Amino acid sequence: MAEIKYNWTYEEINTIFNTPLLELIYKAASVHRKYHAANRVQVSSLLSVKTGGCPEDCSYCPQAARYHTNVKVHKLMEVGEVLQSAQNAKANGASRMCLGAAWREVRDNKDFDRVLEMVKGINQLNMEVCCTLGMVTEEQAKKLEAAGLYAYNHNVDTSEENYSNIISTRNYDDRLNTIKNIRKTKITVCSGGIIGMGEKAADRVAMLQVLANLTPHPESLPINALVPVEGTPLENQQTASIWEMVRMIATARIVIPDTQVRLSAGRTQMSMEGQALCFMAGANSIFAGDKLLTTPNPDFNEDMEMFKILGLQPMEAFQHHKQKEKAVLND
Ligand code: SAM
Ligand code: DTB
Ligand code: SF4
Repeated sequence: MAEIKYNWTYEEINTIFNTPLLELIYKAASVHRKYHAANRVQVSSLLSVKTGGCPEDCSYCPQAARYHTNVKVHKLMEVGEVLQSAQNAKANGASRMCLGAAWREVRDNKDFDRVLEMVKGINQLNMEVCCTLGMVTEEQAKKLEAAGLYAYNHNVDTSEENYSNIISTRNYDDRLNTIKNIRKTKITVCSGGIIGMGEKAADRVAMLQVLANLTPHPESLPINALVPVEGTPLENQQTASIWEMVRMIATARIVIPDTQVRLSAGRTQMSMEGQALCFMAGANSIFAGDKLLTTPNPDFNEDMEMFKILGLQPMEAFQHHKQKEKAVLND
């Protein structure tokens, strides 16, 4: 059950996904303990370095220019401001800093050069630095690598079949191609998706199958619960229940045992008990800080209180890889 493999069939994952919930949590918790220190949770900080005005039509996203949301467009931030923000996040216990830009793709211009400076600066703070900037070419990925980028986030978001219902301005292969370009470097891959967009259970299973058959596996796998934002096509969408979230996290943990599963967007809607079940089911990372990119996130002090109650400790930077090496040595 806890083996690492890259040839998962839809049926295999579907069987795991449909396991009675408590049994599923138990299995996922067992896998989690085999590959990770279960009391360690990575605290990442998110910063929107370029906000809104995006040409894409992702129906969940408040930053798409074509939807009328309350998001204020902001041009690319200055390097100094970003480094200050990273320093503050580090002082609050964050070991990873994730920079997001509302771009369709990276262009070879002054703005990209500035992002490279941000990456260099954060790397010097001894934090894991992650970027999510849209599509990248192999050459751009190499520049990010040279600047010291640790991870690149590029979500597949949903199943290939459902993709065109959510986004029409790019296709699934565009997404997979960027992941391939990142894989041509030493940068680690962060890729996951969103639940609660009106997709079927079959789409969730199919999405996990795509991620579980990427070779190598993504080192990090965010599971977001849709945050419905006024003005977007999904504004009235019924949000995913905590049970759906737990089932998704547990299945992800079992099919990709050694990844960091990130309990990402949607935590403001979840109780502490609900989040505890997510950690039990194998989630080992959160975004902390009162804002995600543009939407609210739980209060930082409340999260630290939750860690205290649940006996969780923030993970240090670059630990995940060290732990993985140790697990291999102990085998
Ligand atoms: N523009 C880049 C891209 O699309 O890859 C980077 C930024 S984009 C905001 C990063 C990810 O945030 C998306 O792939 C999506 O999974 C997630 N996201 C965006 N809006 C969301 C929402 N309302 N609820 C949950 N997740 C969301
Ligand atoms: C991911 O999967 N979730 C984060 C991070 N990667 C970049 C972003 C969540 C964004 C939620 C909507 C917003 O705040 O704008
Ligand atoms: Fe643009 Fe990314 Fe939002 Fe899509 S998810 S509209 S690409 S910022």
